[in-house]
Amino acid sequence: MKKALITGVTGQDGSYLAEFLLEKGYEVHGIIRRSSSYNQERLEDILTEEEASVLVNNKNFHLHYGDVTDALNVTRLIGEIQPDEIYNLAAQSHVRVSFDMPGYTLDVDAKGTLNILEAVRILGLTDKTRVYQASTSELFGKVQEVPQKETTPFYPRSPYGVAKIYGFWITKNYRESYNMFAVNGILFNHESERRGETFVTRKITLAAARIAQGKQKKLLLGNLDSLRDWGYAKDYVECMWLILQHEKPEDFVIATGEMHSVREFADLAFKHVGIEIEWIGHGIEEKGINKATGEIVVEVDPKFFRPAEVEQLLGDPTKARTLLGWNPTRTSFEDLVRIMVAADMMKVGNEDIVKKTFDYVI
Ligand code: NAP
Ligand code: F7E
Repeated sequence: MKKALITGVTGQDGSYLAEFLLEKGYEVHGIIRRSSSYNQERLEDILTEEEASVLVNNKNFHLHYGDVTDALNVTRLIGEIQPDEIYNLAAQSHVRVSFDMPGYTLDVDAKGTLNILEAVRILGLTDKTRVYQASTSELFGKVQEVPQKETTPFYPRSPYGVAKIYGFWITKNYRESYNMFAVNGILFNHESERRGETFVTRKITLAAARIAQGKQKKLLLGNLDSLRDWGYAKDYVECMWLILQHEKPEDFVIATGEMHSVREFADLAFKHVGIEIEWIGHGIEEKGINKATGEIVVEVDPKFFRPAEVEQLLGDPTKARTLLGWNPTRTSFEDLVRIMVAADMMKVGNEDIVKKTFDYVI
């Protein structure tokens, strides 16, 4: 039985990846952070006996307290577990927040990656343990060519992107220096019903559901013109695994090859809850009006703008399709929005206490 260690197992991708690997028959170990409040909601399908699917054997799932910034802790855990595969998904992953916490983002996203690689090396596991690093399309930032592929030069636009560039290069460097199977998946945005509530897609689908059910009046957004290549997280975790099963250690771009604006995403999400939006005005004056009632449902608030923006991202998944046999269009953009809205309509329907304001969402 293969053993996998996932850092960031409580996050969107970590939870889907844990389920995927358990279904493949792996023994899965995950690192969780100590928190004053419960942080394992996304793992409930695995942890709860009745929820676990017939395929998932949750006896093979083990959680360990840890933090990737604590080198001694990760070294001890890797030494004890002796994993065949490590998926380093732990990160301060919010781009806007990285402008407020650049130092912390550096510690987790850059130094944290080094801590994992160095542990594998010091423990003499370089021949045994394969390491996947969660790299990102944010490396391309101010894009130097369209679409972006494995050879496109990087130009990060945030402390997050800059920290992740260190993660990318140190992974490549350990591969070249120590002959390790250490690889980068350069993943474009991927979303799901488990997406954190402060990322734009989930912020929109939750707000659309709440507005449709009379539990929220308005949705405040930043840059509506921003363009992203949005895929479905469940499809993307399969690719992380495929990258580690490939015969050669190589880096891969993972994307759908389709690009949509934030405005388009909002349009479609509201359509799914029965609200047709008409957009009026420009720039910070732009508003989304409910055509049927004339009410303003979307407004622009400059507080959600970023000091430096990534205007557009579009990936070219040709290499992953050709060498890994991965299907980049398994879930269409339309299906992704539909899945997320449907899940949030259910969630909001079950909400007893509605928070007074959702302004805190960034
Ligand atoms: P996410 O939902 O924000 O999850 C991040 C995970 O990292 C959480 O489990 C979090 O734990 C954990 N974490 C944060 N700091 C940590 C630390 N110091 N030590 C240990 N664990 C820590 O992110 P995601 O969307 O699943 O993304 C997974 C990875 O892929 C991240 O590295 C992200 O940067 C990268 N990525 C994501 C996308 C995307 O579109 N989703 C695209 C490209 C790359 P808590 O639950 O305790 O906060
Ligand atoms: O923003 C714009 C915002 O925060 C997408 C992370 O998973 O993907 C993610 O980073 C776009 C940006 O994701 C709001 O300005 C408008 O242009 O959902 P996001 P992100 O910054 O693309 C990459 C690949 C990662 O690696 C990251 O870990 O939407 N936008 N209005 C807004 N964004 C937010 N959050 N909130 C708004 O109100």
